[in-house]
Amino acid sequence: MVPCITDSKLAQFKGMLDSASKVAVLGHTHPDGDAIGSTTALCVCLRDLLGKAPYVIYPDTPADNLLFIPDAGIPCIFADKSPAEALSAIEGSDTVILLDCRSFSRTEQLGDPCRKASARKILIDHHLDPQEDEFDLVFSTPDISSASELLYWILTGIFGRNLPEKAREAILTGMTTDTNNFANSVFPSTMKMASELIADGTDRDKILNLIYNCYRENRIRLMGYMQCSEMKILPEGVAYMVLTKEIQEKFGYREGETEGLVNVPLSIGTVRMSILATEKDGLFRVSVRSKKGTSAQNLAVQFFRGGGHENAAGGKILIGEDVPSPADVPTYIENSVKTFFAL
Ligand SMILES: [Mn+2]
Repeated sequence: MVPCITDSKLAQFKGMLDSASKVAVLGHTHPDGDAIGSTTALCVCLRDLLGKAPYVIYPDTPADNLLFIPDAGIPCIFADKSPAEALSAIEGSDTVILLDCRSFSRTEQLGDPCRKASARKILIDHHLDPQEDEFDLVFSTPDISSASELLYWILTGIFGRNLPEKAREAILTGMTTDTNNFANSVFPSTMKMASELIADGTDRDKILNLIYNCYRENRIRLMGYMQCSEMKILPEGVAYMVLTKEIQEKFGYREGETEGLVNVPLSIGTVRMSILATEKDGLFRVSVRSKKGTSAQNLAVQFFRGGGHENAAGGKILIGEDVPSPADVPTYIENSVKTFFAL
């Protein structure tokens, strides 16, 4: 059903897992629900179904509201807090598996150590333009909801539907956050997976409650403020918001608390693209979302040093390189939009 999954690739993957003794599983920087869900699910299966003792490694610490996902007893290393431990886990592994990113560059500081490692390397991903030459085995297609879903079809192709409960929960979580709770990137295979997971006893209500009903009050007030006071709409039908350090401090912002904010302006009929820039030390992280027919991917590639999916992409604006100072970011965004739509 998923074209990049063939019997021979499944057999190759299973053979690599069977012969592995030290496995490192990695997700991308600023790990989201899909990165955490897919890596956690794979590790749980490696442990419970194959008796392995894998590590999961992220370049940095995820948002608080997603920390319930790794709660499955898998040793989890955050490289921003434990850089030496992350490096030794990568260097000591014989198998490195990367999920939910198109290349090792998305693991930031861990990219080079991963490329240089003598381990066999495997990619499981759903972004555009995978860097296939970095890997010994690649499962990749953009025609799927999430890395979590792609992993589900790989795992059930190997083990059947008897996946451990924690793995099923992590997969359903990753798909739910990447599709914005079935709002985008939903394929027939996505509905089939969701149906199977629920039929097999996965508690969707519990997952929805943990993802969407456990925020802090600050988050709701910040979301309201950004929409009311900071959202600008350009004549090109593009909305943008800039979340500066000053606003972050005012609302006691924590990493991940604006999840979903960039999608909100798309609910305006005349808006075809939405951009959110969030200040971090020395740069602004940029999220781009678009309606069908407008390419978030192309804007992110051309102006924000990034990419991702056709209608959901990310990137960054570097202070000192792309703009002289944080105050120049709105102008940089407006000029990028003007140039992009004039092309
Ligand atoms: Mn994803």
